[in-house]
Amino acid sequence: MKRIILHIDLDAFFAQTEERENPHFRGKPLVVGADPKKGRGVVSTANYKAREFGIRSGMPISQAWKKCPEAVFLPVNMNLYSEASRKVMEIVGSYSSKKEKVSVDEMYLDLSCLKSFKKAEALGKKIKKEIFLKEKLTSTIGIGPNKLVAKIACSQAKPDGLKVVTPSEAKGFLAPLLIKEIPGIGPKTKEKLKVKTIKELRRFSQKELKNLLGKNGNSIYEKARGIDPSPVEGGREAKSVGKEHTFLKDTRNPEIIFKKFNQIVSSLTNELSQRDISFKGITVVCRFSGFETHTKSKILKEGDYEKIGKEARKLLLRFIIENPKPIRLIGLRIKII
Ligand code: TTP
Ligand code: MG
Repeated sequence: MKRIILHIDLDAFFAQTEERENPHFRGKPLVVGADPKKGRGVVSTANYKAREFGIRSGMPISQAWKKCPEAVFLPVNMNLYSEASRKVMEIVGSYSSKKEKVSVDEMYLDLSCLKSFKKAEALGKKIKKEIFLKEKLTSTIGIGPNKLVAKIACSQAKPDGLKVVTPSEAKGFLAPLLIKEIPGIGPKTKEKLKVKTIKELRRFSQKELKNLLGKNGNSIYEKARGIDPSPVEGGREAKSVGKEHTFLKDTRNPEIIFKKFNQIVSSLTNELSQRDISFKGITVVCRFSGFETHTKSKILKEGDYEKIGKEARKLLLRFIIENPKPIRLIGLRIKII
């Protein structure tokens, strides 16, 4: 059966929710993230007005401040965004039993049963309108023959847009786009490939990509041609809890580093034990001065919550031993079952 997949993503989600709560911020550049007065930490997101100044998610807050000191800078108010997310996802999810929430503001719906891209487009418009009427938030929708094309169509239609790419249009639609549009092609893969557009990426044979990128090569070969067989899977939400901390000053003082890390560990393990949740792995994040960020992961089978702390501290210690640079940020993410 011909597949029809819809991808929806809210526009500048945290920032837009803040604008909704505080209408006097409308029209002004707005940045949600760390406190620029303290000068540490990063931008979570910026509204589209602030993006005109070059401000982006993940950028050091001090850099955002330099680019646009007159912007409104707000701290992250996760409770507010979680509640907005829950309501929006409830609306979107009510339109198909085949759904997959991929992040706080993103969801896929499998609309194959509609059997028509025209009907899917009409439903997409209806969903956008309903979210706007009920939640006063704008969103963007991409519709395509699979998750890959739907997601890229969505990113091309931002903000407040809707783009449909039919199966016969998919290859042509992808051709002129930059290879970084393909999920899974990050800066490191880009470096290895040394080509700009998806059309140029198609010059590589399957074998060449496998030699260059290892086991990822096959899937990149397919994605470059608009092929993505992955299903829309319910209940496969990114399941993890995490926390991080940016030090006021970069440090190599183990007392300071481990004191903070232990606080992170206890706060996360308390959360898990209160909700009686089992875990299956951990990832420790370490950002060194110069913004160089590394992660180390470990699969943890059965065990008590204390094991998380013990294993996480070992991973953190390895970072300190392996890299002589001062540390800017530490974090822990726990994969849950
Ligand atoms: P995104 O959907 O990636 O970004 P966005 O909604 O702000 O903007 P748009 O989709 O219009 O491009 O992420 C959703 C939210 O997740 C975002 O509002 C804030 C949060 N987030 C971070 O905290 N850090 C990040 O690095 C990113 C990318 C997002
Ligand atoms: Mg978004």
